[in-house]
Amino acid sequence: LDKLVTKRWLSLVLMLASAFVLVAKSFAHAFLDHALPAVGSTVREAPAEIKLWFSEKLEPAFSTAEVEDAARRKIAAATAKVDETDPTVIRISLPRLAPGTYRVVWRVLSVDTHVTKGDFTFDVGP
Ligand SMILES: [Cu+2]
Repeated sequence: LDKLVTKRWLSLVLMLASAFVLVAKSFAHAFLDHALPAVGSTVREAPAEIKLWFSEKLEPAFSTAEVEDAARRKIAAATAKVDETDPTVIRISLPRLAPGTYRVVWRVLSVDTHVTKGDFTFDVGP
């Protein structure tokens, strides 16, 4: 009898454990994995575009990014778009950037319907 009870407990524990794994998986929101120019980096030449790689697929209609200069003024001509062939990527096409510090502010909706946001800076060298 003891053996049977132990077995039942074990299967219950295993069931709970796998349930927790499932829950943890469904909370895998889209976070910035890496970017180009890299987060916190200094580039010698003004980039023509910024690329953001996320950990999950994004909903294009509700995922966007903006670029601000050092005075926190929005660079209006910088336009962000989720990549058509890779929905984990946002591309921001840029006008010619003068040397200085720029902040990229992103807000995305992943396909699991969770919104995440964040920002980082990079520098364009003189
Ligand atoms: Cu999520």
